Amino acid sequence: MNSLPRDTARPELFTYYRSTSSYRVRIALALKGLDYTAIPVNLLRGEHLVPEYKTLNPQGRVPALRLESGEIITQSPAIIEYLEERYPDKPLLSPDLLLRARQRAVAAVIGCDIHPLHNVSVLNRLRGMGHDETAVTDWIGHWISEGLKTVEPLIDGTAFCFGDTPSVADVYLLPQVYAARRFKVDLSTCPRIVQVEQLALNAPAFQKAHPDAQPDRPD
Ligand SMILES: N[C@@H](CCC(=O)N[C@@H](CS)C(=O)NCC(=O)O)C(=O)O
Repeated sequence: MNSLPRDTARPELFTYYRSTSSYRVRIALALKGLDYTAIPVNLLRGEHLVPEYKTLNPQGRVPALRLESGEIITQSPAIIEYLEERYPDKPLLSPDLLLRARQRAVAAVIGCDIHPLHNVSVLNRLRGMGHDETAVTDWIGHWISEGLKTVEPLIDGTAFCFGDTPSVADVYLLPQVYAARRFKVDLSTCPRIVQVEQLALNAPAFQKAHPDAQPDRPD
């Protein structure tokens, strides 16, 4: 984590390039056309666990958003909801109540039921309990695969998850698919998800937020 002076002109996002929770927030910011300063926090080097960062986020995780006022918001769902409520233009939720619930359900499966099972600290706990890398990789693949199979019938997948405009469902889905690709999870039983992935990978907001486009991505 660098120690540049605080940018009070725009929000600062504490982020790690391949953190899927950070990636969600980057997509939401990009879809809403909001400018921000990225402050990389290198999880491999343990920068999320140093006291300087823990004063910002006592949980020691990314992302965290520091507002222009200096206030900190942690937890990607809270950050995304804050952005949605503060910047209601280019909404990430449908005006239709039932559709909103469906969009939120996809976000919840990913945010609550998939991602926490392959988070860095959970994997390190497995390693600490004596599981080798083969077992850890098998664990990751199992939970991502099961989770995305749950998501597949929940989305329409005709364009983005629910129609021509990306919603909070796509904000959560694309980072999870990135993790699936990273861990070589077979997505052949998820054609709707793969279709959404192809569309989003060609959309400028998703490209801007992609791990490969981040300044802290290693060469
Ligand atoms: N529920 C949190 C999860 C945040 C989280 O677990 N972030 C990961 C990176 S994707 C992290 O910082 N992991 C560090 C660790 O587990 O020690 C959110 O959505 O913001």
